Amino acid sequence: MDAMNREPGAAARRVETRPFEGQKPGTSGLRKSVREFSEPHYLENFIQAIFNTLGGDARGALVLGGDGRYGNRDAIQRILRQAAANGFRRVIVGRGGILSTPAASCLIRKHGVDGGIILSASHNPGGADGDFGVKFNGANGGPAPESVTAAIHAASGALDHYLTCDAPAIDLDRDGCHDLCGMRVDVIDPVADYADLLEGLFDFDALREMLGGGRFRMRFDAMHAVTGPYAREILERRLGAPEGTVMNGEPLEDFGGGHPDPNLVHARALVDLMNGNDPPAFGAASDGDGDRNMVLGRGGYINPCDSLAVLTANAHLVPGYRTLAGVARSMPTSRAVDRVAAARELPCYETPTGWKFFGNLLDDGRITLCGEESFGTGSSHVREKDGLWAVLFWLNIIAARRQPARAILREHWRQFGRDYFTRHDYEGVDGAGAEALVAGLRERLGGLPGQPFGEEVVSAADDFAYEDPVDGSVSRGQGICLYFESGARAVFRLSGTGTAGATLRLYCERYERDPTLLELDTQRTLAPVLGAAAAVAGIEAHTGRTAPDVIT
Ligand code: VG1
Ligand code: CO
Repeated sequence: MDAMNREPGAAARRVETRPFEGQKPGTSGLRKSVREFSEPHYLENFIQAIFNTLGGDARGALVLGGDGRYGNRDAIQRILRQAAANGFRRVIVGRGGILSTPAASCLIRKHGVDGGIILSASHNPGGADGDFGVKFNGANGGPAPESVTAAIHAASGALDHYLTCDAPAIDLDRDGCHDLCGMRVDVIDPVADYADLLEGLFDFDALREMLGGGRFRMRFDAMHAVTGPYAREILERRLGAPEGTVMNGEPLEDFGGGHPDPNLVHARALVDLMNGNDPPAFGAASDGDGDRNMVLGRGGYINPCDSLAVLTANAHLVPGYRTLAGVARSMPTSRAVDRVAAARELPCYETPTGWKFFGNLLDDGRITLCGEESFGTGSSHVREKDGLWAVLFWLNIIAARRQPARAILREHWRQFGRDYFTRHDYEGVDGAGAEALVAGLRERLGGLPGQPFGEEVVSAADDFAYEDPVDGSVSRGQGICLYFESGARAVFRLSGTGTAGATLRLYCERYERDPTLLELDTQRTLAPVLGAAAAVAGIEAHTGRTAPDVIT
């Protein structure tokens, strides 16, 4: 290891390049098709743009890993050479190039490094014809805030060269320490630190008793994405659940041809199992990079908005969460958690969509739990949403209350009332049409209150803007909210994670307090709100669509 004494960046080689259009991080990193990412210099340009935004003193050490999708390993080797050439002293890499998003966040915090690069397009499909993505997280372990992603985008547009160096590929499949052009590379177990962290938060003894005895059967669907090794270690090894509890546990470059998005449509196999004969007591699934969770009790799935509310209401039963500082939810997430927060006198924040907006609230100690309707739930233990964490939180509550998930949810509704919630996605619609729909709503906002649409009358309408209470930064244009006199709400926004055309998301919710009306069909119950929202926005006229592609 004497090369370690070399000057960092001494072996740098300069490569001339030109900017690529559109290297603009969206809701969660830069996501593009593998085809686009495969263009010569495309990846290197974006990585150099990230490095250019970091001052010299922030170029010490990095964490690097990805969800194992097509292109992951090759990208890691290339990024390592760039990091060495840019003067980094050390990079910590997950064995096999694997790191789930929450595990990467955990490692950044544990090792106190300057940040991390996570290679993932999350729930987007993988394989040679799928998508690839790059996310940059800062020293707090969380996604870069908007000021940083804007600076990266600006830097990407001003590049005329990048730095790399010439070195053979590192062996990613064995733990060990390497020298790469004078930079230290540590290949480490991607699971251990993360599993230790979770073990300190939950009652593993109670969980072992529940899962180990075979009394309580559960299934975790890793969807051939990154969480397989994590779920096997935690659920099967540490907690003694029988082998086979984790299904689709082998990370594959193309996720087995599936779409690693844990919802009722894409996690079909698990949903069918839960609806079949003799179903397990509990089912769960996670997404491509392990930050999302879907939770299913026997007899139905648990909406992520309700899930956040239930976790908040029962947090005192979980060792790591006996007291909470406060909670937060993304704006389109239903207001179920607000009701719990009000009852418990906890501060409750409403942020724009995207985990990066929770970062300051967590760092400042204002919140402990937070979540998004898009199957994202998390806490102050890391700075990302965390799929397996949410599953363990539910299991801990089930073990403490000795009640099935559905019963816990029913009692919750009886106590707090129910916020019926649904999201309708219109995928791959014409970009201009989608923009026109949102622009049209924006123009008409002031005139909407008082107007009837079907059974609903608009009471207020706004274009959501957020002022971060910690650093005062303001984010505008984060979604159009329509409030109705019935108390219902509809939200429109365009996706910032897609790679083809535009995706229009419509979120609808309505609160119900009547104890005899808590088990209705969600779509039927929300039909008047959905109808009113479609009429206000002119969905069909702008998109040509009469029905959504995905309903959750
Ligand atoms: C979606 C979700 C958002 C989530 C984001 C990243 O963004 O709506 O809540 O934070 O994906 O999740 P959008 O802009 O497409 O609506 V993940 O699991 O991709 O890191
Ligand atoms: Co994800």
